Amino acid sequence: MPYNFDEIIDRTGTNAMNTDGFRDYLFQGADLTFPYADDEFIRMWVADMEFASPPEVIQAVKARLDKRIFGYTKVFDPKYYEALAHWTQKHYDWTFQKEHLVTSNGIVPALYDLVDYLCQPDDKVLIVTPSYAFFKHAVDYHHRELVTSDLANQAGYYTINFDDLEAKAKDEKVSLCIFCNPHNPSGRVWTREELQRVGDICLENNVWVISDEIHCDLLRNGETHTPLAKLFPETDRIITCMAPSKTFNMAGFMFSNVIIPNEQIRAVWQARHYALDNPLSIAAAQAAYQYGDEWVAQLKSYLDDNFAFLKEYLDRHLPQAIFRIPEATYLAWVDIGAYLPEEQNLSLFFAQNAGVLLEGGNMFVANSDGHIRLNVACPRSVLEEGLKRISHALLR
Ligand code: LCS
Repeated sequence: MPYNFDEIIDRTGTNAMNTDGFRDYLFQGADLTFPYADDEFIRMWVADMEFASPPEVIQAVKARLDKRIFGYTKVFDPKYYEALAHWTQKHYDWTFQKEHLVTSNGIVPALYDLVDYLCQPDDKVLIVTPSYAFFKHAVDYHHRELVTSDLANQAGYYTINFDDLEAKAKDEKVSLCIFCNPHNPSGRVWTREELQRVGDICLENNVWVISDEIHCDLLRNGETHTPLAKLFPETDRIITCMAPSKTFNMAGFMFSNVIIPNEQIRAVWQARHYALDNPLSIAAAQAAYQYGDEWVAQLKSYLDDNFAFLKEYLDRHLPQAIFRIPEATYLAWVDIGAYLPEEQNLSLFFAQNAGVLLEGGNMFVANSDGHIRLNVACPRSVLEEGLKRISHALLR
C-alpha cells in the first residue's frame, strides 16, 4: 500500500510544540512580533515530522481505545519486547535480553536520570560537538561538568578527533560519555571502526557510555546502523536508547526504550522510577514495531528524495552553502556562513526575514557557528517553499 507523504496536514488545535511552542523554544518566550502570522511560517525546526503516523499505529490505538478502561498500566505482556527485539534483530542484527529493557517517557528524561545515577557529584561528562543541546542540559541540570570534544569538519563531513577524545576520556573525573549514534545534527552514521574506537576509548578509561540511538531507523537507503553495544557484547557499561518516537512520528506518546545491561544501575532506575506506562503508547509502539516496516521503507525513500531536492536547490541557488546529504536523520546541517558571516541568531534572522522557523547553530552547544539545521521531514511542496524563502532572504 502506498502511503501519502505529500499530504499537508493541519496541526492547529493539537497543542503541537511545532506550531505553538516555537516562541518558547526558539526565542525563550521573548515578546517578539514577526511580519508573518503564526500559520504563515514554514516550520523546519523541532525534530518531528509533518507526516501522519502509520495507519497501522493509529488503528492499534483505536483498538486499544475500544477496550475502554485505562487504569494503571505497564508493559507486562512479552509481545512488546518481542516486537522490539524482532525489529532490532531484523534491522541491526542485534538483540538484547528482555530483563535489560526499561521504558521511559522519553530519551531526554532518561538522560537526565542516568546522569544522576551514573555520575558522582564531582564527575564530568564527555560529549562530541556540535551536539543536541539536551545532552548539555542534562549535565548542567545535575551540576556536573561538561567536557566537549569538537568533531572535525571537512566540507560538511564530520569525523571524530580520536586523539582529543582519548585525552579527555583519560581525565579520571570523566565517568560518562553521552554519544549520539547516528549523530544529530551532523547526520553521520558512524562506521564500525569509528564505533569500535569510541567504545575502546571509553571502556579502557572506565567511562560509561549512553549510546543515544534515537535516530537509528531513519537512514538514507544503503546505510547501515550499528548499535554500539553490538560491538561490545562483554560489557555492561553501555546503555542503549532507542525509540519509536522519531521513526514513526509519535514523540507525543512519550514512550522510549532504554536498555540497561548493568544490574545495579537498572535496580536504581527501577527503584527511582514510577514505572508505569501509558496504555495508548504501548499499543502504538508495539504496532509500530510489528507492522511499521513498509511505512518506514516508503518514508526513507521520500526523505532521500527530499534530500536530493535540497542538495540540488542549494547547488543551484546558494552555491556557497556547504552541505552534504546526511547519512541519517531528516535533518540537514547547512553551513551558510558565507552568506551571513556576522549574524549570531540565525533562528531569529530567518523567522523575521523569511518566515521560516529553523534552528541556528548556536542551539547546538559548540562548534556550530554559521550553520542552520533544516528539518526536511515535510511534504516536498513545503520544503520547496521553505527553500525559496531562505534563499530569497539570503540573496536580497
Ligand atoms: N536524543 C536525540 C539525539 C534527539 O535528537 C532527540 C530529539 C531526543 C533525544 C529526544 O528524545 P525524546 O525525549 O523525545 O524521547 N531531537 C530533537 C531535536 O533535535 N529537535 O527537536 C527534538
